[in-house]
Amino acid sequence: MSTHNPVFPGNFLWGAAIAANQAEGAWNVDGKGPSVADAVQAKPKLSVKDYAGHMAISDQNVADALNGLKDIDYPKRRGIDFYHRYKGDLALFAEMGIKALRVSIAWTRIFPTGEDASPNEAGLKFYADLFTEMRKYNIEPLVTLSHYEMPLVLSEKYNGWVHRNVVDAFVRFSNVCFDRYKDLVRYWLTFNEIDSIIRHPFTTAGIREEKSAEDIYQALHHQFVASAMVTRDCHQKIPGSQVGCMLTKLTTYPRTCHPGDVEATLKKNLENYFYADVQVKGYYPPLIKRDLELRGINIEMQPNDLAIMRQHTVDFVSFSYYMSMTESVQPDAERTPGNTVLGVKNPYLPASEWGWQVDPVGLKISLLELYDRYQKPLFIVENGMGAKDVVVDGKIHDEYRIDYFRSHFEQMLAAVHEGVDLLGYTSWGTIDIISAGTSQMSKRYGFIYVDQDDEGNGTLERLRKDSFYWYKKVIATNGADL
Ligand code: BGP
Repeated sequence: MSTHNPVFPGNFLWGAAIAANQAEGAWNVDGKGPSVADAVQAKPKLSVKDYAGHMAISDQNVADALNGLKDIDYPKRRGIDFYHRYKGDLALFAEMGIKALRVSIAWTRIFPTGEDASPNEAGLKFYADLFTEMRKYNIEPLVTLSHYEMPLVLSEKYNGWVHRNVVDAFVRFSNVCFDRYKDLVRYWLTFNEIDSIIRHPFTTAGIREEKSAEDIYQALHHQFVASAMVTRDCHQKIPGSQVGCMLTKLTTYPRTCHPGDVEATLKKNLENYFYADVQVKGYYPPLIKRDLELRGINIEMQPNDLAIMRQHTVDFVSFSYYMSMTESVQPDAERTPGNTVLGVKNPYLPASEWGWQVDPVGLKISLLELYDRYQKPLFIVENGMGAKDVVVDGKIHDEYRIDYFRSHFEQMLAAVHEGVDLLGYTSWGTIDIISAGTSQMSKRYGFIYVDQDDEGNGTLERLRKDSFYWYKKVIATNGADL
């Protein structure tokens, strides 16, 4: 590599990402059981105005959401029917030239209630066919075992991940996946945005009844242990496999150089790192341990938990990056909606229609920070721009999305040039899917438009956006032509 001209590594995995519950639809087909995601998507539709507190709403109103599940108009709520259309969709992704596709496995397709006597063969076959089809196009599967969905039955029976039995159920599910897909899948992620349990405990961990913060940290501990156990099992069963943790990267800046702002920022960043620290370094950081102690939070652990966490750390660090955050202790600092959390407005940054502050340099800062801290390969597994696209004569001129990606790719390239080991990049939403936060279709991220509105009306026809052709060129030139 030239020391002067920045270039992406030759084997860079350019790709894109979706999640089962937002794309597949077919929620009750071929033996699939209901998941927490099915319940969340049944919540009353939210307007953009309501969006700031959406996760709080979904989690406070779990009971409503669950009641809604009984009444929901199922035929209309169908993701984008990826379950039945994946072959055509993969052909389009292959046309774009992507080298990696991040998908998740719906636990409820394999174990509909989480603790069934045997796995559901129809569900297992669906993913075997999907991964085989991906391999046909030389698309590397990057597979998330838990992306915001778990069997609703486990949530009801155990209050979700608060109960230790869920660890056993998840480890069993994961092992069934490793056994079945060992020749097809090399890259695995354990828990999507594991830190988000703090912000939305029902969506992430099926916690219906939250008695105290202790429940949340107990559930989180169970996820840490489960993550280490399945990392161990994956390494044993699939030689050469690579397992990553997955973090919401909420890089936070002080609003001013007021020491109070700087201290508050430091605390935010330490909290954000905590989740990856445990999975990469294999232990609870001392400051976090002390913080839990000061808050009176006691986590129950089994004798081997800490040893398992210590021994089975991840191979790479993956993260989502949509925005940076700003912190201030000044009471009059202006607030803005962020990725499910309220943050302080940064006067130097523009924001999307949903208030997400667009900050490409923040991506470079995140890459440098993470690589310096962990010295493990990094993988950006979500990044993108949610927007309301308009179709004019069958075309979608999404220059704003191209600008967003270009500015982020420039910063990625700079970080790679400065020494960061970056394995790949999977943009969020290869194709338009249902938004996790709003449960709506109109917050679109894809390079491919899907004809469906917020009520589930539409032909589901796929249309290539302008960004489709642009990303195709980026991949073909390995990022040389942005
Ligand atoms: C991440 C989730 C994704 C995804 C993305 C965009 O937090 O892992 O599932 O949807 O955010 O969020 P939204 O769909 O709310 O715009």
